Formats: sequence, C-alpha cells, structure tokens
Amino acid sequence: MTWSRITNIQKYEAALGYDYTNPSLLTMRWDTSSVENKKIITGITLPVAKVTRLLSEISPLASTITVVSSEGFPDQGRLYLGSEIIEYDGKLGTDKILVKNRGIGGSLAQTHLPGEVVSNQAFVFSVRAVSSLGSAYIPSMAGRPLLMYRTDVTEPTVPGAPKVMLAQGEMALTYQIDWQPSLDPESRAFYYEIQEREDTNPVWRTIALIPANKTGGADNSILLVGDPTVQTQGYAAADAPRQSGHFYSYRVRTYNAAGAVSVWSSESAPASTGQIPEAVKNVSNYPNPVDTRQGGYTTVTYLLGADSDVTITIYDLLGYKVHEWHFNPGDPGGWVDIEIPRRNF
Ligand SMILES: [Ca+2]
Repeated sequence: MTWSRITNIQKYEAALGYDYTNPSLLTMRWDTSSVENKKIITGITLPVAKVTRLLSEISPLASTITVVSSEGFPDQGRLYLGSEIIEYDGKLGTDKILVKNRGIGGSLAQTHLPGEVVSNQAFVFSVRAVSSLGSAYIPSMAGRPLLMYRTDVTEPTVPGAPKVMLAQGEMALTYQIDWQPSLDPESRAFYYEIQEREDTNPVWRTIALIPANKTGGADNSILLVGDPTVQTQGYAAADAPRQSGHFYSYRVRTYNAAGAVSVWSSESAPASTGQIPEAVKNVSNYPNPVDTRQGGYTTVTYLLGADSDVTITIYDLLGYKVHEWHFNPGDPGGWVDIEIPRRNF
C-alpha cells in the first residue's frame, strides 16, 4: 500500500482493522514504515470474504438491502457495503437483507448504487504520521483510513479464444479480434493482456493491455489490430500495421482487481495478411540435428502460399527413402507432429 507523502515527519505507521473506530484491531499494532510512503503488512491471516453485489439503489435511511444473492451470508452480523459498515439481523428470501444499524464502526450511512460490492468481511487499511517535532500524530492517533480491503482468492474465469473478424479466406492488414469476457464475481475482470505470435514462431509477445470494462461498465473485450490511427492505451505493438504474407495468432488472459490472473485462453485461428509469394516458405525443423537412436524427435514447420497437397519425404544420408507422409489441402493448419521411425540416418 502506498500513499502521498507529507513533510516534517519522523515516520509513518500503518495498521489493519475491521472498522474505522479500531484501526489496528487486526494487526494489534501500528507498523513503522520509517519515512517511506509505503508499507507491506505481513504475517496476518485474512478470512475469505463472501461477496455479492447491490441490486438496487439504497438511500442512507433504507432498512432493506436487495442483493444479487444472500446465499452463504450468515443470518445476522456485519455487512461491508462500499465503504459503509452495516449491522443486519435477518434475511428475507434469497436476495433481501434486513438492516439493524447503518453506518456503524465509525462509517457513514450513504447512498449506494447498483453494482456496489457487498461482503461479510473487509479490512480497513489506515496510516498515520508521527510529527518530527514530537509525538503528535497526523492527522490523529486513529490515523486516516486509506482503503477498504476485501480478500479475493479466486482468479477470473478463462476468457474465450479470440476470434479474428475476417470472413473465411479473407485477408487483411487490419482486423478486429474479440473474445468471450472473463467473469469474476468478487473483484471483476480488470484488464486483458493480449498476445500475438507470427507464422510458425512459437514465441508469444504481448501487444496490448486493455481495460476489461468501458466507462459505465460494459464489457471491453475487443481489440482492433494493425490500425495506426487507433491509440490502444499506448500499445504501439497492437496498432502497428501488420505485414503482408503472414499469419498472426492470438491469445488472451485476464487480471482481476485483486491482481490474480486467469490462465491463457485457447489460441485463435490464424489471421492471414495476404498471399505468401513463394509456394512454400520458412521450412525448418527443431531440434536440428536430431538423433532418433536416442529417442529424440524433431518438429518440422512450414508455411504454404495456398491450400495444397503436401508430401514430406525423409531420406537417410545414403539417399534411401526412410518414410513419407501426405497431407491433403484443407487439413487443419497449425502444429503437426510427425513421428520419424527409429533408424540410423
Ligand atoms: Ca475472484
């Protein structure tokens, strides 16, 4: 956690509590961070919060709260709604919670909007400064609450494989990719990392990090690739024009607001940026050389200028044919594993 600096101080101190009136109840102490305006609190165990969302707006006086689901919440206790703490003493159906007291624990009863986080656990991170002139605390002994913190131990769901918005057989230097958004009921999808690889190169490179939501909350799971007039949050790699005669493949993963990351999506079908001038290009194999007597294998990759029959023939060093494979036009592209019989060659 970091905060803005103030001058004329001896040191900062930070603590974690369950509310605003006892800011150090959880850590049982104020941890010193010297004059650095940051502090990592360690050695604490934070219970995992049960989290839902507010379904309809409530005023500071409202005595019933409607949520997406009250399932898993105890029948009575505390609710953390935005930065307000609420005492409740009953549930009605699966979506209503009956309030006993609003604005407890030093919080203020406020208006809350649909979509705000509702949890049964949260932690308040507070910081205070010790004045260089003596033992005065700034702004006060109770410090200043900086953050209402909730635990989220589950990463977002895996986003769908990106789809390249080109018709079958269509080629373009600029195209859109989109994907099925990730879900994270606790802290929500925060941003997407999009990676690309070119042709048969196995190395992925990150071309953009984009916010997972537009202003107002709508999903933002679209990226325009290769258009230099678009400014993709400072990611020139996404906007640079793509080169003709290549195939580009994509994958996406998701970070939530708690910093957890999903696994990578499946790989997109490749986007083609134009005909490859040669009939066949980039023929290579790795590893090379390969010793099949030791059980080694090699992967042969190549790019074709157009759909066509492919015959791969392996000869030994004396010129004798060892093995041959045939592939038909329209066989799926991508990686093909070819097993080479064990023999000296
Ligand atoms: Ca989560």
